[in-house]
Amino acid sequence: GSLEEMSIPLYFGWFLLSSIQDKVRCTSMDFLKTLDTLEAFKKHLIDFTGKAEKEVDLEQYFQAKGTLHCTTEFCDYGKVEGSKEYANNPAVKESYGSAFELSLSALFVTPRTVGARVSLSEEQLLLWPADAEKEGESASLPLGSRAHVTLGCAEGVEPVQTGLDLLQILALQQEGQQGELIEEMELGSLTYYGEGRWLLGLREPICAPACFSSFYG
Ligand code: 2AM
Repeated sequence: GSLEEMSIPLYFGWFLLSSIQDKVRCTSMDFLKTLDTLEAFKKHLIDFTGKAEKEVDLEQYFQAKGTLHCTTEFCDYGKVEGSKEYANNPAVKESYGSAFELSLSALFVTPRTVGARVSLSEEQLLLWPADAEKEGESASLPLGSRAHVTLGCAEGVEPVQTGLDLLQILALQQEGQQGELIEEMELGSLTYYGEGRWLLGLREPICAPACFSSFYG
């Protein structure tokens, strides 16, 4: 019946506490502002604009929506295959409403999305679905590789894209593409992976307190 269907959320995930959301948003804005001014970025502007010589304001380019979170399982109210099993997983039920500390280890930018990579602990991996990495070109990436917080999307891009963009970068790394080390920034080292894909490995990962819960919408 419909009541039973309603008990499965749109998605489960870790929701960052509000004070840390502000910090993460500021760090991300600072990064975009700096990236925008780098000669190396300007050299590859065409990835973002489709035209040489055109300018882009990255802070305007990406739109941020809603509460910052790291999705574990997208359920679509139970319509997604395996989501009912996820909702009934004892580990999920036991952790529901509990506090965790997420480690944000990198920021990444593509012409589609900007996000933060989340490095999950063993305990956190217990809440990570086994099939999350199966999408895209990433069949052999370790469990948890896709974990991220979406910080913004370009116009017309859905947030599901952020995790796919991250998987793409990690798949390149796994294939042995080191990327082009651009420079050591205050926040960490910036690498370019071609086609508008930028990764900033954070010198000091951001520790983000978060509540494991769900969103109904
Ligand atoms: P996100 O995790 O990259 O931010 C509601 O749309 C939330 O569920 C968003 O946070 C979104 O992306 C995530 N989401 C939407 N569709 C998804 C899918 N097919 N697989 C995984 N996550 C999805």
